[in-house]
Amino acid sequence: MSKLLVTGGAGFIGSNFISYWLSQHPEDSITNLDALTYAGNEANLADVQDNSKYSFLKGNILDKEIVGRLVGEADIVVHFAAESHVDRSILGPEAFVETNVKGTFVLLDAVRQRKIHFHHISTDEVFGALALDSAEKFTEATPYYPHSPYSASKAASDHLVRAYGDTYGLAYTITNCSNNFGPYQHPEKFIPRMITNLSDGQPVKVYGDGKYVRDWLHVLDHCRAIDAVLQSGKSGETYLVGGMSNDVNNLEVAKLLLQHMNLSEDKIEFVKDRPGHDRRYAVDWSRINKDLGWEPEHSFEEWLKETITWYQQNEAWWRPLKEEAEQLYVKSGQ
Ligand code: NAD
Ligand code: TDX
Repeated sequence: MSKLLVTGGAGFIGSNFISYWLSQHPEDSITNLDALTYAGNEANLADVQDNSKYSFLKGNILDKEIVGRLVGEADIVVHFAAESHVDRSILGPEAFVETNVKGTFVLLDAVRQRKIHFHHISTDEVFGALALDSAEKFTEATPYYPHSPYSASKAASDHLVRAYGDTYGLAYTITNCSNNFGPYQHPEKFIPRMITNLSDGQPVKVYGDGKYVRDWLHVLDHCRAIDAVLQSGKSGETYLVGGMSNDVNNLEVAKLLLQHMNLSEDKIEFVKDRPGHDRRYAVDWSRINKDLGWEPEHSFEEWLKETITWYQQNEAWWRPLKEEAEQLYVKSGQ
């Protein structure tokens, strides 16, 4: 029976994780600390709202008093809270440094005094970009080379976690995963933006030439990977987590969506490219497979269809978020 402190549990991945964890580990309890920024939404947690093992506290990870108190009551911290959107980091980087770097520091400092385990959720974007025409993949040994304020702030947070391990003996694990997709992802991100645009009769907006490759990981496979690491991962270790999408590029994803939604390709609009846009991400997940027996189970094509259906059936969830998401793109001209 463990007491988990989850940060950022009202966001996309954190909320999926809380629902997943309480269904798989009903004996455990979870406190969710989330500031409810534009990306946090209590509606994501409707299915656990009445679970006596779940509690929510609206608060900021930068708040040392709240963090100290909640860390004091926990056995383990699972840290999702972050500013997570690359395009927003280009328009306003400061919040990314505050939350992702300083917020992680506040948590680490509280955790080191309590001597409990810290699991840090990070991203494959810290490694930078791979060439389009190569078969290379990121591994745990790939050097860091982040290109956006978002990925630079996540890289800094990873370094801080390892430094706390080396300097203060902090017990930690890190997962760096690829692009997630699935239910409750904010409509500012690529796949939900495309589905909701098409539902509104609008075009899909493809940045640049569309030949940008992401390694799509279903959010439930990500939750299973974190579970495997929390159960059996080695302290001080990093595990890369990736999906089954096999080098599909953004234009191909757009075409697949149009095909599944019975729409023609004239709904594709090419728009201004993202500055510093990383060409290709691909994750070699053989360490977590070999050491912990994890592998992704959700195929990309099938679960893309499931994701379309989820958004079609849950317009009441995404509709209130859609207008603000599109205002962002008015600012960025995309
Ligand atoms: P998200 O933006 O959907 O959710 C972030 C959550 O953190 C929100 O609920 C928000 O309210 C909360 N938050 C933000 N600032 C906070 C603060 N200062 N104090 C407390 N709470 C705060 O993000 P996500 O997509 O669920 O990503 C979760 C984590 O996974 C992040 O650390 C992100 O870097 C990482 N990650 C995401 C992806 C992806 O594809 N979405 C891929 C790799 C890694
Ligand atoms: O309208 C769009 N058109 C488009 O072509 C949007 C929103 C995006 N794109 C492109 C940019 C990327 O190549 O699609 C790809 C995916 O974009 P995002 O959904 O913004 O994700 P990305 O920038 O890859 O970052 C995401 O995955 C890694 C998460 O936001 C990060 O938190 C995570 O670390």
